[in-house]
Amino acid sequence: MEGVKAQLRRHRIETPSWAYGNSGTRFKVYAQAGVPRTPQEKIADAAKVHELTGVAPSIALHIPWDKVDDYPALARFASDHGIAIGAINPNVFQEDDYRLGSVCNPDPKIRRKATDHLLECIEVGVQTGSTILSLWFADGTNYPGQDSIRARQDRLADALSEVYGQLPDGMRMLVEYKLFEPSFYTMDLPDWGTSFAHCVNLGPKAQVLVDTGHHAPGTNIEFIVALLLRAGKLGGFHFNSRFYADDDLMVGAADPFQLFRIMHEIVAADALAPEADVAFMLDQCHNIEPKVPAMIRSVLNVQEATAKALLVDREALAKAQAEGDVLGANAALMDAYNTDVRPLLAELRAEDGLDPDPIGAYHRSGYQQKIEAERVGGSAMGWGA
Ligand code: LRH
Ligand code: MN
Ligand code: MN
Repeated sequence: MEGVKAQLRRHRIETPSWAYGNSGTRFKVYAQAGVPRTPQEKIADAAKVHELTGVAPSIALHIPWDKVDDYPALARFASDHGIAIGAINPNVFQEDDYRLGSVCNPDPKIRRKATDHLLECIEVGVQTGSTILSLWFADGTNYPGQDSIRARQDRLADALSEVYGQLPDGMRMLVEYKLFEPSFYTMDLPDWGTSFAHCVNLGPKAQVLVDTGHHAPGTNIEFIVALLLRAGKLGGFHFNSRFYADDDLMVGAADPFQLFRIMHEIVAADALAPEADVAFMLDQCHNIEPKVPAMIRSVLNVQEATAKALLVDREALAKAQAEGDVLGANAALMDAYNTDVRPLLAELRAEDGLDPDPIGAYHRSGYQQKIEAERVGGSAMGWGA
């Protein structure tokens, strides 16, 4: 148990700045009282999540949603609040220029503009002390024949290699894929295989980012995770839940068993600790639920799945597998999954001087009342801006 606790103490989960702002679907963005108006206020919310959970010490930024004049000052603001700046996410999808794509656009001027933004985000990373440039491209086509699939891959490879060449020491590049949306016929990075092929060509500082909401229904995500880990190419996750498409619901809400299976592969490959360089990031939108408690809930969901994965009796599992004991092997996993780990996590928090019940502690803290009183006119930062 002490070993399990030690591993849980070292686990790090990053929350995304955009999840603290107002969000919605393309039908309606719902305004909530107390939402942040500035990147600093998002950092304050992320810091609250870390203060109560103890395992969320960084916040991912999305540029220009979190654009500021003075990035070193923003990083200092974060560290004064007890957290660090995590992954920098460039945004090359929210301008009219990008209608036909960004780095894959047929127009070289637009490709230049998009690549320049990616390079600018490397600089943001340098100034904020970030070690991750996290790339997602909305690029693709809607109609057969609209553009050359192969030429677009060439353009993508060119842009990625230019950016890769500018990565400073200690910074890596994560390449995220998504099956569909906003493009419906082809996405230029639709799946892990395409991301993987680009990352292999680029070199060791390029790795694949798995967003759990970006697959076809029924995809075995833990298989992808195992395969990428084996190749040293799993850069990190964007955790969220989906029932249908890219729903961006709270991680572990739709399918906690899938989350456990993913974390089991992580633990089995010894990839949980920060030195393994797998970034456990959330990418969610809390459209109808209050945002800070939803983020706490999400962090706890990841923590619970991780604790269960750590409880798998690896010796019994290996023995059953070696003996071809199908039911025994499956039972080793299910015994761990069916364990209620909440008392263990409550004990861990108490030992570390945290409230055993982070959500209750949030409601008792008065923080929600404070931000609702102070932050009048909170805006949609990010989705639906
Ligand atoms: C795209 C995506 C990507 C973006 C984020 C806001 O669907 O998952 O990671 O940066 O949403
Ligand atoms: Mn994502
Ligand atoms: Mn997404």
